[in-house]
Amino acid sequence: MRITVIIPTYNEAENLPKLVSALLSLPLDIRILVVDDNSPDGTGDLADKLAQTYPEKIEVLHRPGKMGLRSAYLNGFQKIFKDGSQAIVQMDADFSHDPIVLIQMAKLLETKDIVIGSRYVLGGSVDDKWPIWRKWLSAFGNFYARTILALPFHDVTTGYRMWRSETLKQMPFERIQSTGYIFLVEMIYLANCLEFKIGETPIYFADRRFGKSKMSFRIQMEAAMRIWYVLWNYRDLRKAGRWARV
Ligand SMILES: Nc1nc2c(ncn2[C@@H]2O[C@H](COP(=O)(O)OP(=O)(O)O)[C@@H](O)[C@H]2O)c(=O)[nH]1
Ligand SMILES: [Mg+2]
Repeated sequence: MRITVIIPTYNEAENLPKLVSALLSLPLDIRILVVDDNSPDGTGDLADKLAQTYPEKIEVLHRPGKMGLRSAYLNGFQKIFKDGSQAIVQMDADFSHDPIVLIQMAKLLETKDIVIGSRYVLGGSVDDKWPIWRKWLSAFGNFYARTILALPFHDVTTGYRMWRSETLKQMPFERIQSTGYIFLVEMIYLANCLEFKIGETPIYFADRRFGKSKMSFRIQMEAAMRIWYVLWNYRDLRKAGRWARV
């Protein structure tokens, strides 16, 4: 099975080369698409150099400025839908998502349409070094979204996901409106409305080692409010279920 990993980057120069070598050393058939938003720290140039070193394995999509996760992923999907991969992975650049887990995720994908890397199942956890309030905030945010949206799996905010390409191609992306991190929740909610089979692999979510998080309190509050909009926006799909696949 050929797997394409999409990595959105904004100022990830310290992480990207290490992540690329970790991914390419896995016993899997992996391709990588980096979607860089003209990072001021030169991540885009670094990505180009990596693509020159591994021309068959790495591609880079350059965008003129920081335009958010939604369009980074949607542009990325469009670019690779034709590349013949059987699976597509969404993954952060900062090593919060351990590449080694892809082996288990790929195995589970044999019987599922989507596999998510989950912090909130048995065997999963968040960084040991996080203070208790941060652990609590993460767990609460997840519980809040999961309860309001009545989702049957345990980590609805995780950004680590592996999709069957044919599943991803059946998603009506034009309906997704959220631009920031809540885009990830909206996307998996949409997939659940369409009755795709979703599996969970436990992950240890380590805090980023280098660089800065782009997450802020404002973004989190915005996300909390937007959950209600997501619930409202897809009321028709909840009824239509699998018939709403494109
Ligand atoms: N291309 C692109 N990547 C982004 C943008 N915002 C965040 N990212 C990337 O998305 C991933 C997750 O962001 P991060 O700051 O680690 O979020 P956190 O883990 O929730 O703190 C990282 O790989 C970032 O570089 C954006 O606007 N454009
Ligand atoms: Mg991160």
